[in-house]
Amino acid sequence: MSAVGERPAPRLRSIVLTLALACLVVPVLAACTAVEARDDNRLTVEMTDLRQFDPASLRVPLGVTVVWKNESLVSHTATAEPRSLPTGAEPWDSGALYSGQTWAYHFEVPGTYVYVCRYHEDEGMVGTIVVGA
Ligand SMILES: [Cu+2]
Repeated sequence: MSAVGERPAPRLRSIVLTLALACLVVPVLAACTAVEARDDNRLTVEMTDLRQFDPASLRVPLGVTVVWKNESLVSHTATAEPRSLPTGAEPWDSGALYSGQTWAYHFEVPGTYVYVCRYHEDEGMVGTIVVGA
């Protein structure tokens, strides 16, 4: 009779053990995700409803990929200002990015890049990316 009463105890212990393991595993998985994001070497610049790039200025290591994401309801571009390009860098232009669209550029030439949104440059939609050597 007493054996029947004791039976739930091992099950409870196994539940507690499972929960304890889950608590250990979840932070480890979260840490792995953060490492992947860093190894991925991608940074995102948002194009906002305030007609700005966010962040407007960015300092990145050589070889990084910058992703522009249009988080606003109107179209934008990310267009390198040709007069500002570092020596040896090719001009780049995302073309029109509609709401929710993204465009990426991989920086392989160090230097300072000034870029604009062709539609909202006059409203101050200008960004700078400094690519380290
Ligand atoms: Cu714009």
